[in-house]
Amino acid sequence: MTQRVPVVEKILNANDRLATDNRAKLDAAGVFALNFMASPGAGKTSLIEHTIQGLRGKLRLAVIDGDIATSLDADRAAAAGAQAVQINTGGECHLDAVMLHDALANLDLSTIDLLIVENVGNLICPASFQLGTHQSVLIASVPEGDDKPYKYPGMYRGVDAMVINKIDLLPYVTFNMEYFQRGVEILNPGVVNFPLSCRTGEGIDAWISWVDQQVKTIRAV
Ligand SMILES: Nc1nc2c(ncn2[C@@H]2O[C@H](COP(=O)(O)OP(=O)(O)O)[C@@H](O)[C@H]2O)c(=O)[nH]1
Ligand SMILES: [Mg+2]
Repeated sequence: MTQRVPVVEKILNANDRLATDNRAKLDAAGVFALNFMASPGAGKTSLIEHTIQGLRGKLRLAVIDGDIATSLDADRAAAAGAQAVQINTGGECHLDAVMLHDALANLDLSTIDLLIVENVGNLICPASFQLGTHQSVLIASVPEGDDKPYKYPGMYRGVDAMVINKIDLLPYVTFNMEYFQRGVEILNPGVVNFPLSCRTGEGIDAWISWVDQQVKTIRAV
């Protein structure tokens, strides 16, 4: 009789143990960390640029950028004024706790208040791998379509906050906000969400205040 070896489960367990180590390291240094997940092109890097700008002079930011091949996004974060570290995943469709662990070694955590991790653009694999960040944020965007919560429930179910980017495109794209929000509410009741536009800046202030508040809350614990 063949025996089924739960390899995937073992890999995920090992990942979760290292994620716990990453969290302990961040907590010891007083760094609050967000994991940004989204489809390619949803606006993760654009939102990172706005967040750096919006918190300039208030919080010290660092960005870890996961990409399958280039350092373009890390270059954009550095140009916007954050410490930036690039992780090239070599084709892997997600970041994992080992990659974050190695990237953290390249940052001086004592000089950072907020760390944003830009995960690889993908609505499936990143949801399965804990990194050790404090909260995960899904950046949805209007042109992706209003059916995405229904098609990618794993991603929508697991996040702590959600951004709906590119609302400037609502007049031009068929996107029923009520239908979209209903799908989100079924999967993740009450999740905080921020409709905004990185193009026009509409809604960005509410997002920046929320991030600022999260950092303060974690510091107060
Ligand atoms: N119209 C519009 N375009 C946006 C918005 N945010 C980002 N973009 C554009 O969408 C593309 C992908 O953005 P990027 O931040 O690189 O997405 P990422 O792949 O998720 O990091 C770029 O051409 C951005 O200029 C927005 O709010 N409105
Ligand atoms: Mg990007």
